[in-house]
Amino acid sequence: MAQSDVDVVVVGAGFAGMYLLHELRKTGFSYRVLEAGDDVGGTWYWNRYPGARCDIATTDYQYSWDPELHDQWQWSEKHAAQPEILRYAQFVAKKHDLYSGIEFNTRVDGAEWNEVAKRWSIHTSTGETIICQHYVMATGCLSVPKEPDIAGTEKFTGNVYVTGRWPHEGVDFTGKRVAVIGTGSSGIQSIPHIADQAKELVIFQRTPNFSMPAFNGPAPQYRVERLKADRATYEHEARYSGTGVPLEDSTVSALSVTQEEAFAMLEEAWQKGELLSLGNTFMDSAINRKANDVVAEFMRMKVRSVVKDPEVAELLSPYKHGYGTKRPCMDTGYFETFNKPHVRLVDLNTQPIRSITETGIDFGKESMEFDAIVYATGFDAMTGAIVNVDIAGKDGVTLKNKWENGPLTYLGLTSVGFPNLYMITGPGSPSVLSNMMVSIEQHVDWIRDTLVHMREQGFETIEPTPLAEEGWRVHCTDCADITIFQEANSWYMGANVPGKPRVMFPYIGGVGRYRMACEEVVAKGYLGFELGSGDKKQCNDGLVREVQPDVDMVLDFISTLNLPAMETMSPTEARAFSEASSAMRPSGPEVGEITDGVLQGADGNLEYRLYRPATPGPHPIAVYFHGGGWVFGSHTSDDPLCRDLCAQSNTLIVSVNYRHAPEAPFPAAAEDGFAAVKWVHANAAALGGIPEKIAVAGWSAGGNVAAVTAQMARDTGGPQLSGQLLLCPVTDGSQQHASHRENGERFILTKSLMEWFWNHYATPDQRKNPQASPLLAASLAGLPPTMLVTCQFDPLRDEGNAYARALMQAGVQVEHVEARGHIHTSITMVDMLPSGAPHRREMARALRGFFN
Ligand code: NA7
Repeated sequence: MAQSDVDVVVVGAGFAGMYLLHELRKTGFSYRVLEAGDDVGGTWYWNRYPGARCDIATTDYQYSWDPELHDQWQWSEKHAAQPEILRYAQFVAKKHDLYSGIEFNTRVDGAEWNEVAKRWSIHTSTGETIICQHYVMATGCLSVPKEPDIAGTEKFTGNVYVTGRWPHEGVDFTGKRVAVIGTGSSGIQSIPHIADQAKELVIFQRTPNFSMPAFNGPAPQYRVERLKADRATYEHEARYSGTGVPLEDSTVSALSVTQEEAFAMLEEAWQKGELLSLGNTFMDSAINRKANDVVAEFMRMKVRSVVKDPEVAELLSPYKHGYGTKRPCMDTGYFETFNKPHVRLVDLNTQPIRSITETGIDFGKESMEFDAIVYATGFDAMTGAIVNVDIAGKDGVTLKNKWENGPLTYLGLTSVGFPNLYMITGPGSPSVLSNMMVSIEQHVDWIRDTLVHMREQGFETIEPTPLAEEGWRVHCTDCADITIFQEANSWYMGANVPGKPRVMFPYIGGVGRYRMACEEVVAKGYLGFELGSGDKKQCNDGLVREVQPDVDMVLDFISTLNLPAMETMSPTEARAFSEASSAMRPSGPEVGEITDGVLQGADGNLEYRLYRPATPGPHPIAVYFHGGGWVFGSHTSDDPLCRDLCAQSNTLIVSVNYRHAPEAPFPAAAEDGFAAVKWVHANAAALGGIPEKIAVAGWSAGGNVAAVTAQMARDTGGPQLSGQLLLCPVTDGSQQHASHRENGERFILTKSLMEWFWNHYATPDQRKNPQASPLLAASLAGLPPTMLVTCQFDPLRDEGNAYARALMQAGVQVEHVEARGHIHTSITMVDMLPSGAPHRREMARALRGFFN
């Protein structure tokens, strides 16, 4: 076995490195902690620009691991300024004797993994090589200032300052002509202070930012009181919250209230002076552009109310990105600064910088001279500090090479090919989208517990599996895909650094949900990790999050309601229950016209609802059959989905209220379905449709009715159908498919509910009839082109898949979409679950395709 110098090397002595050092000592690991600066504090050591302040309130931005600190340290303000936070770090370091464990002024220049010795070699700027078993990067997310990407920066002979590397002795701008480039958080915080001193201040702005006043003062009383009353609960709430600060999740859509009401709610949030309050006012501002616009317009209104020159106010108002999609800022007097006569704003979009010169800046058609230039141009965020060190893992592959197209991590903590390497708040973890203190502590705890576990179990190495890492990448992408964050050129997306891959770097699924994923990984025996020592190996390979994130949230929400299982109800109760839940959902998109009528079924009249596109007709027609297990539902119960299909496919939808079981058991629904298609065909012209262009469509039991109807039309000389659109159809009454077992419990349609449906609809013998189980038809040849959608976590998945395969084998033209991460009901949840939208688009496209 290789000789280790130490068990663990930790790089960085910010809040992460400090806490980890404390925990390593407590758990008895040998360590070296290396820090490039000459003191603790990390971000708060480097970022000393005037006005530097934490945007998270002091009640929340502090360590929780040492309860004594809560009495021993009193914050002076709601939002602490950099010097006070640095003093806090120093206080903690002294109290816990951390200084003695940290080597300052020491950088890591390179590191490589030795696969034979199972050890890392860490090369430092002092010329030393340290051999260690575990290597932890506690290097911070915003620690490497972005290289200046402006022509001529090297020419300027005046004073140059970078906000992220501010001189320790401070800077006096009195009487100086100063340029500030950049209007992110650092620019917005420092500009009012620089303006107070400078003789002349010119701000070069590429993108205006959203900023709200911090209303600094004493810590918010309601938070202080909650903390005092029950600190443990408060901290628990923070850890399982969306952002690491306890906030009640909004249940109000910005689109469900008038602008006046919305602005009143936003004003209330604004007055709190808390960074996360505005973004938390509405449930949909991060996922819906129109909802976001409500918040954005409120913010622009605020700018107009402060800045006197309307042209300047307009330039300071963001239009190109949504609120929150670039890091929103908190300020003290930022917009007011632009009312001062010696302050000027230059819009780089109309007056780009041509070059920095020896004496100033040439921009647009102008040249100006300056005594000092301040670069507030941001950071190579999230990955800069990690890939700046040459880290070579297995086979000499460097992390930089591996991450060329975007960071690949498992849980944002580890990466395949780099055993025993850990990143604190790395890409793929909530990090910068959270209260960093909460995220740092969670990662340190996870790493500590993992090291202890490995020591106890005699494991030498830990490394994620390719399957788990790829699954996490997919999950992170799924989370980002349902938001509007990807529209913005933000540093979250790597867009601020030329050449950086454009991906969402932090995990946007929420602090609490992320924490639960990490906990689940451990609880399942380090799911997705391989642990090893010599010949001893342990690997529970698998994926930790497969359900679409928005679907998962709905499932969690439903589970908190403790609803009775529908199969415990009578059909009448189940119908009432289903109607009551339908009443609460969004209505779906506008269509040209909605009318109700009656058509002739197999045994009497049936109600129908017709959805007409807004375009001039006649239109092709889809006869639609609703879901509800043949027991409940009606011609109006799938309203949002029918509207969506109608609007997106430009097809006239006729939704039929076929007869229901148990009053009208098998084969009533099937016979009604076929009768409805014949009636629609005969009356197509009167309905405004095209008789030669008729398809059937249906979801769940309605998918069953549609599939059976298509077979009946084929077999009995019915109307020639243009296609069948089957969403999660019931195709086989045997219920013997694996998905009934695998997905039988957690996903709304349960195995027992499905049995309840069958029991009401058809006897075991009847279920063998192809008019109940279309999969059992002697032949599927000659059926119309098919679009069949199955969902990964649906008990009906496998019978749907089997039907798709059988249709293909019979020579039918089939498009089969397997909706990853979806459940039986999720694709029908229009305007509720953004992850279903792409599949509905595909369904609509297929429907259009049937008629071409
Ligand atoms: P940010 O938020 O990345 O802001 C940098 C600013 O500098 C931003 O306005 C950029 O405009 C601007 N910038 C960057 N490069 C250029 C060039 N080449 N020319 C002109 N303007 C440029 O960094 P901060 O330091 O302010 O804040 C970082 C985080 O620290 C903050 O979000 C908090 O989490 C704490 P752009 O928007 O890219 O058009």
